This record gives sequence, structure tokens and C-alpha cells, in this order.
Amino acid sequence: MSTYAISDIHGCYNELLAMLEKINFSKSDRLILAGDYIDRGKQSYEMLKWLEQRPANILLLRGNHEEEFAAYIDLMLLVDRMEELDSDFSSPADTAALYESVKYLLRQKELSAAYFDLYGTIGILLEQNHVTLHDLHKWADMIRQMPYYQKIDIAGRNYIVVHAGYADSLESIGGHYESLDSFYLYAREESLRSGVPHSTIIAGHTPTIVEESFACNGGNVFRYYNAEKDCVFYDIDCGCVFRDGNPDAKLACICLEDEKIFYI
Ligand SMILES: [Mn+2]
Repeated sequence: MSTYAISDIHGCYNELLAMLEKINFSKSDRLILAGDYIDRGKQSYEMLKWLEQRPANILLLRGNHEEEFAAYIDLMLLVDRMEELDSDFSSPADTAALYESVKYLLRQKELSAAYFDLYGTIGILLEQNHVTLHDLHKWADMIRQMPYYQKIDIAGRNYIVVHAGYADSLESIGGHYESLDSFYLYAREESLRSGVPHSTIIAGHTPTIVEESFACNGGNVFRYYNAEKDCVFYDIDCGCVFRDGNPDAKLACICLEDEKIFYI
């Protein structure tokens, strides 16, 4: 039995399937997905459908893109209630009309359109896949059930899988974050200092192809060892969704038992 972790799939559904085949993922293995399943890539719909029907040995953690996606859906449902629009939840046309109404309201309130469906994913799901409020509501519920992190003991060592970074307390991070939840979703280089003694943290969120970033490693998994805390930090987001424009970009998968890394 092996335990694997993958992060930041961002609509690269075909690459995910290719990875599962490459690691010979089976019923006796476990897979922890560290969030950011959707946005940017071309197959957000396929990802959402797959997430709904995933086998029980796959654990879904929450990424900031899911959190934001669910927040936009909540906003749509709120507007439907407040404006008494009485939208038909099974109608793609009513769903698309509500989406446009919410965009219009945000413009009226002079809230930047950039805060609404930043990557246009909901718009694409409506246009290409004719999704309904029923689908969106169901996906938002699925997202609300995703934990922020998972701790596992492997051969006596504490492994923590999380989307962006892990800390035991807000005090250990030192400013900038309103809550631990936002740290789990949005942390950057602070993750290297916030480590937990005698632990291995596995996160994504910052693509290792980004030159200015703390985790830049030419599209390979980034590893940092904090000797003081005996804490290893891995960033396994190798920027798969940027592969069209960057030959270094890849999807990575790490096996927790032997820390072996696979790439697609
Ligand atoms: Mn992210």
C-alpha cells in the first residue's frame, strides 16, 4: 500500500488520469489531492464530474480556487433569494440568466468584475456544459465538505498535506493572515518558517516554474529542510496548467512512504 499526494491539477484532467496510470494507482493505495482542481485549464467540468464520483480511497482537500468558486455560487444563490428571482434550479437558461444578473449587480455596485469568476470558469461551464444551479449548488456543497489539511503518520513521522502551507497557530506565522484557514489556502514563503517540529509538510499553490517565487525549481518539486525544527517542506505544484507556454511545467506526484516523485 502506498500513499500519494498530487496538487494543483487546475483542469488538467487528462494529465491526472495519465498520472494515476503511471503510479499504478490501485484500490489498496491512498491518494490525497491538495486542492485547486479547477480554473485556468481546459477541463474544469471533467474534473468536477470526476471529483463527484471519486473512489473512497481518494481524499479531497480544499484549495483557494475551490473556496472562491463556492463563494461565487453562494453569491448567486443569495441574489436569487434576495431578488426573489425564483430561478429554476434545473434550467441552464435560468442559471445563465442569474449569472448575468449577478455580474450586472457587481458592476452596479462598482465591485470589480475581477472578483467575480476570475478565470471565467462558471461562464465556461454554463456556455459549454450547460450546467444548472442544481449542479453548481451540489459542487459548492462538495467543496464545503473538503478539509483544509490531512495529517498522517507514516513509519513514525508526521506528514501534513495541505494546499499552501501549514502552521499550528496564527502566532507562529507572524502577521499578514486573518485566520489559519486563509494560511492553509494562501500561504507563500511563510510556510518555510511556520513548520511543525519533526514533520513533513506537502503543499502546492506556488508553481515551481515561477522565477521570482520562493519555490522556483525549474518545474521540479521544491524541497526545503528546516534543520532547527527537523521539518521538511515540499512544494509539489510544478505548474502543469502552464505547460503549453513552458516546457518545464509538469504534473507531479509524491509517494509519502519513500518520497519518490513522479512526473507527467
Ligand atoms: Mn492555489
